[in-house]
Amino acid sequence: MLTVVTRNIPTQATLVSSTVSLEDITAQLDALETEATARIAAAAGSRELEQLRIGLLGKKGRISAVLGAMGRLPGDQRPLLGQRANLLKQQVQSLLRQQVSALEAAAMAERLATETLDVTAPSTFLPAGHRHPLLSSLDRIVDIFSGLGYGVADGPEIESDHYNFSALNIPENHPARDMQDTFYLDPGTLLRTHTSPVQIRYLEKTPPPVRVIAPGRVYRRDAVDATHSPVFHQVEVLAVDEALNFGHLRGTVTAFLRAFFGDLPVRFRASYFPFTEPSAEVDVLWRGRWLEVMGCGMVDPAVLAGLGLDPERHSGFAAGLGVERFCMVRHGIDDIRRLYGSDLRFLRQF
Ligand code: 2U9
Repeated sequence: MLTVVTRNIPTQATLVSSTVSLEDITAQLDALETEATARIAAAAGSRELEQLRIGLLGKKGRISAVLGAMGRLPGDQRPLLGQRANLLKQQVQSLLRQQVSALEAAAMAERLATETLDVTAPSTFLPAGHRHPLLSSLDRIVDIFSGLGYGVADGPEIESDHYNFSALNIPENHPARDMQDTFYLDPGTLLRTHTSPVQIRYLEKTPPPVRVIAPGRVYRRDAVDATHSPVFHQVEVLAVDEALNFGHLRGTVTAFLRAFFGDLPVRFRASYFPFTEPSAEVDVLWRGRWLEVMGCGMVDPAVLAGLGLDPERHSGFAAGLGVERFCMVRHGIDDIRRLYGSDLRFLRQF
């Protein structure tokens, strides 16, 4: 189609050499208009359009060439032709602009049709870790006591005989002191067998009222089996104030257990610990069976007196629990070794 149109347009050389008339030039401009319109409409890209613009509107372009021939016309015919040529220029400019817009719109339509972005598509899988079930149980225990107004204390895992035993009213000849039960580092130094020494140290520094829990790792010379490990985790609870009684202990322990396990029956059985009097063991009715989960009692007056407190004025209650046991009951885990195995197939379940 282009060749057909081009054939009708005279070159500058033919214009210069031929004799001209108004009709000739008008016809040339008409032909140029027809050709320019077709070629602009057919242009497929911005480069092609720019070349067309230069070829048509440039100083050496074809409209200028036609106008160049005007000089050979009689003077009265020139203004009319000038007007016609200017109109053609404007028309070409406008067609070029339209074609630029049309090409841009077509390019955008093409991108919208072919490029897709699904904002609901799942993202690349990044394997994320999560808290170990033992630590999530510990977090839960700490959260519940925080909610009841308890602070959190910690202390050394290597302890003296005094803080681990004597200050807790555990006598010289008590079986808990046996080489069988305790890891001794030297005769007066040992790995703590409970977190009670943390509470002793805390009471030494802090006058009552005291409400504190002591979470941490403890050590016992136990053979490993499904329910025993030489290293395990405890949380101990201590409140000391004026006029605290067993009712406060019972209410606190029951509220804690129901917050942890859900709203289930809780029972207290009389028991014995050297550091509490009276003492009790606490069971929960979990899935139809009574399970022992905690020990507790009123702080023995001898323990308070050893700290320089007057047992006639101050009283306290204490409780202790094993975090592994809480975690195992909560998740139905039947072997404590599972918690230390780092088997991801197991741990991913919690
Ligand atoms: C002070 C005074 C008294 C802490 C207590 C228990 C009862 C208890 C066991 C639970 C399971 C140990 O991990 S376990 O085997 N603990 O039964 N603990 S009362 O009594 C204290 C602590 C600190 C100053």
